[in-house]
Amino acid sequence: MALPNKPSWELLAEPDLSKVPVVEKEYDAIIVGGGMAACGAAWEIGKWMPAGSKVCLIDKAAMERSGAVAQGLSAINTYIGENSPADYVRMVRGDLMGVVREDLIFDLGRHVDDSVLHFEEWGLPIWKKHGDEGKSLKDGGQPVRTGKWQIMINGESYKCIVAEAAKAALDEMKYDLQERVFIVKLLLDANKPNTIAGAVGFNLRENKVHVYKTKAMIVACGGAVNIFRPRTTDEGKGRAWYPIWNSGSTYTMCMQVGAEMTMMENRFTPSRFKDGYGPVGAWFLLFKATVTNGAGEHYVKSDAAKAELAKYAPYGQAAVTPTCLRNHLMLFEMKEGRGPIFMDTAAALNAFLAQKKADGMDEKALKKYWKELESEAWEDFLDMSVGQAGLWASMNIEPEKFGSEIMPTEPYMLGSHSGCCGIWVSGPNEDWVPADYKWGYNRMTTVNGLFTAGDGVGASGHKFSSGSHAEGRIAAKAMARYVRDNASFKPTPKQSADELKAELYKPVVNYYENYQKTTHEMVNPNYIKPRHMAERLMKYMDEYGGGWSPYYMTNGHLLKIAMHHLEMMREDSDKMAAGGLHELLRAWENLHRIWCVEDHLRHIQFREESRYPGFYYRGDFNVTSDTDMDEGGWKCFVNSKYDPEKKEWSTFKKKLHQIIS
Ligand code: SFD
Ligand code: AMP
Repeated sequence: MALPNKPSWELLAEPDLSKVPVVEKEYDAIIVGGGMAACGAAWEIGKWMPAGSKVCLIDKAAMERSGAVAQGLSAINTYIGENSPADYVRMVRGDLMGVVREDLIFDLGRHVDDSVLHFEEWGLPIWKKHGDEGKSLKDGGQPVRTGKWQIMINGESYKCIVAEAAKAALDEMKYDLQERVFIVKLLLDANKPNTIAGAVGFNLRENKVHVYKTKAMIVACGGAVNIFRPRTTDEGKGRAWYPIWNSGSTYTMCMQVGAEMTMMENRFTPSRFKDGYGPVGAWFLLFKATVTNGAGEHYVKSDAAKAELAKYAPYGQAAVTPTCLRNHLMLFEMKEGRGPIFMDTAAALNAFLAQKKADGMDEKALKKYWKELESEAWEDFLDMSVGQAGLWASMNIEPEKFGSEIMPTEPYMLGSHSGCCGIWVSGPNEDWVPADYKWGYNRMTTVNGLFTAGDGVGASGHKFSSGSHAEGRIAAKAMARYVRDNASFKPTPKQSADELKAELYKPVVNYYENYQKTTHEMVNPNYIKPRHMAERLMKYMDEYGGGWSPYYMTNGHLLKIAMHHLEMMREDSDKMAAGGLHELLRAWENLHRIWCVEDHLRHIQFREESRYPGFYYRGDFNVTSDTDMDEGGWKCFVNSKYDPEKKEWSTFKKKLHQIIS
């Protein structure tokens, strides 16, 4: 049986699973994922593993262009440079409304720059201040800062550069790299409780199931996208801000083996250029653009906006308004009927020109300067969000002549950007770290031998691309120590290879047993296609879970209905049908999304307050005055745990420690 990549009407044979080989391999450590964190782990791990160890990196895609940085980026958002790691902690804490793991953030802050220096060494062009061109960061070259933490890059090939170094490091150690294998689930050990023993996945190019036995692993499969109904409709569907191929695998797979989760109620609802999802950071910070409402008013400076921010004391009055509250102001304006919101690109670019004129720049130089500005404006998108540049071109948008609409998008689950959902991990084993924040191995989850990084680590946002890479390195080093300390451990997964194959290929069997029973393969009383399941999930999440259509509003009653739908979806997902490998991937991605979003809602239900206005609101716990933020009752983590034996969830509070004053 050779499954085609796309469903084929010629393929009428009954599914014969005996023709799907299982490839079994045993490793000392595996890295699941091939994004920024996994590349960091791959680059670091060989330095610390015992000699002769066997290691493998497994990515569902081709590492050169996989994950969030696939299209490239135009800035590195975390570079500490002249700042201090303690200040970095303060910034992250303020932006995420106070509830963060300061040990993890500080640890990241003291390591992240080393990754950035390496990126430059590997060939990533980093913008330098006038006079420092050609001088590397390592040699004291001053980067062009956009904000306090961000630096500009020519980053179209960012991921290729980082992946090349990771691959070379794996190669040098004679470690394995397996691309285009989708890991479906993790395997617990049959003999040692709460201990990881392996993972299973299937090949996206040939009919093969892969079973990996391992002493330890890092799971770094990014965040979750396409869980809420996107703003794009059919013609543009597939376009999103965060990478559509990151489907919550990190959260779901770790949760399913019992890893404790944290802050899963948090989400990131980014404001982006409307319809093209182009990021706004460079426009705000580099071009110093301002936003206006439909009437052209700078609404963020209005008395109404000030009054809104005052309600969210103490966070609303910070020198830099937290990301969620910036969204809140935008939504407030829109709901009051004063939309749409514009990024005033024209005023920003022309202000630069006016300044140069005032400085006495001559006509010829001005013309050259203008061309440079124009190309920087376009490059911002060409480097990382090419669809936005395409949209501008096709809509005859000239950013120097008029502004563009910006809009809060559908929500995403992630732990590395301006959100902080994820897994509860051990911090560094150092004396300044509170005892309940550490259990031996840095970035290890509550499951023995299971590590994570990047989007996987919860309560520690604002790592971005550079921080995710650095965190992958931190996790790899700790994992190597775990492997050394557990050298005699013989991983023995609970399920047999044949059981796993039958489980993974069930959607294929569902399809081939039933697809001839109707005239169109999409509609069938005996199965549901992944496409339809995906649409169903996004619809219910939007309507009940506080997506964009109800202005990110939910409440206890709506959440109860959402939970019922999710339970039904989990039940129905047993009937998903896949006519090809591509659809088999879609089927399992759906299941990963359903699980992680269920935990998201459980947390939102548990946290009886609206801590992240602008990202989501609990209508039954809305903030209406400056005494409403319940700092006593809810300035704590919300954690959850799925018990794989009892198949039960629990959600609970966890104490927060402020370490940095
Ligand atoms: O402009 C499986 N990010 C930005 N970071 C910056 O530093 N600067 C920016 O400019 C940033 N912006 C930005 C960013 C992302 C995107 C999409 C845009 C703009 C348009 C954020 C960073 O990119 C992000 O923080 C890191 O990449 C996170 O790293 P990591 O490793 O946690 O996730 P990943 O890189 O997406 O990699 C995930 C990998 O997992 C694989 N995978 N493999 C096997 N089995 C499975 N089941 C799998 N599921 C997933 C993927 O293939 C991938 O390799 S801006 O907006 O601010
Ligand atoms: P974005 O493009 O929105 O993902 O933002 C990129 C970086 O710029 C992130 O570090 C953001 O926190 C930061 N940023 C974006 N907009 C603003 C703003 N208006 N004020 C301060 N920081 C911002």
